[in-house]
Amino acid sequence: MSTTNGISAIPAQGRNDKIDFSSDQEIRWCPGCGDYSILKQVQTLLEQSGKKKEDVVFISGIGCSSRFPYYLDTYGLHGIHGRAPAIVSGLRSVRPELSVWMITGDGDALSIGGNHIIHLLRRNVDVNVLLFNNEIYGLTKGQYSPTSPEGAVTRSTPMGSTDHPFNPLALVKGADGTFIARSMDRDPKHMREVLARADAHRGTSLVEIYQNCNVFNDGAFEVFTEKANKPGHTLFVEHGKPLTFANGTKGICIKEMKPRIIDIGPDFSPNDCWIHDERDNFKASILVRLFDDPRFEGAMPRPFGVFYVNDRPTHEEKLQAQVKKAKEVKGPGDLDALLKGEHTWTIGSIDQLRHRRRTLAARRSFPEWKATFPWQRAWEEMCAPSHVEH
Ligand SMILES: Cc1ncc(C[n+]2csc(CCOP(=O)(O)OP(=O)(O)O)c2C)c(N)n1
Ligand code: SF4
Ligand SMILES: [Mg+2]
Repeated sequence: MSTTNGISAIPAQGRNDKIDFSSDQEIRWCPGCGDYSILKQVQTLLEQSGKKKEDVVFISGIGCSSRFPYYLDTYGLHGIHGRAPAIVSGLRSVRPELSVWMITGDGDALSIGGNHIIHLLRRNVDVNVLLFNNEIYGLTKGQYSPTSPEGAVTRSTPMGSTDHPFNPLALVKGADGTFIARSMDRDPKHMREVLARADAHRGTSLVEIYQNCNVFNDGAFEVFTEKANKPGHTLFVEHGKPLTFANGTKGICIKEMKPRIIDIGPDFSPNDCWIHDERDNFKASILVRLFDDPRFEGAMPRPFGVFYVNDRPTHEEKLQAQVKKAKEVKGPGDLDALLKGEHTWTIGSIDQLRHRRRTLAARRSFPEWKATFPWQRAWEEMCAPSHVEH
């Protein structure tokens, strides 16, 4: 988002221009932050996608992660804390042809924005949501977040967090998300592949990305990202392939409705493993629940990849179809006439006076209201006819 006097301006590009999606803004993330890797993969994906800059919009909330739109030479909006879903929903409702991306952090999406994001998901607004999960509030200097594990010692939990954390993808599944995936900053190739899938999906694609905050929560995902531990603790799922891990020496099968770890060898082969089907609603519910604390013996590996895809119609498709139908039945509509119609009134008009008197009369017929609400008297005084301007 290059800015000129606070207004972003994207010159239209010709078909054969080399597209560089990096902006001219100075990057303010700490050196070594995992956000750089995500930015690089998104820029590369956009460059390869053939999208035009003027057709792409990045919308974010507040946090280190939410500075993302500044660093892309597309349209963008650094919004307000937790409210990116509202801005995204409005934009998609009127400009469904745009490629819209929402950037959010674990605090932004799941604390202050927790309510908003679940409605974005259930409505299935067509947007690619990248949830940068660093299990901490980075921008405000290290307070615990809703994904910080129990016991996490942070600036706001000096004796260790007593809160039970969210499992973000289980939350997304519970809200009927239609594209659910996880990747990590330390595996750029995997991340790019997952992002490309998310971009191709119509509906809300939510990709949780494990992102290292090397200043306030360094090494939070080390067990999944570092070479020595990665094979034994991660499960990379691929549609149609058996769930195996630990360099193919272990697998996951389902026995008595529960996932279990098996050793691949003389007793079991990959054919005995659960075959990943990203269209399977029930198996996806199990997959998002593979969320064991990796420190414990016998912990299930943590899955990465595309867990679930569902092609349910998008919010804007249904909305646009309804607007079209309404126009066919009722005509093109007239906003001015609607605003001056009989269901609105001007403050101080005779209509308002009548409305207030009617409401007052209704309230008087329920004397218990007065006892329950001490402000009733003040309200009645305010509504007395002498206070209404004509
Ligand atoms: C209404 C409001 N409340 C609180 C804040 C302070 N605040 C800014 S960013 C943030 C948390 C961001 O955490 P996260 O979303 O995890 O982003 P990160 O910095 O870790 O990328 C908070 C609490 C704010 N800016 N606005
Ligand atoms: S505080 Fe953490 S998340 Fe924020 S820029 Fe620095 S390293 Fe990245
Ligand atoms: Mg965070």
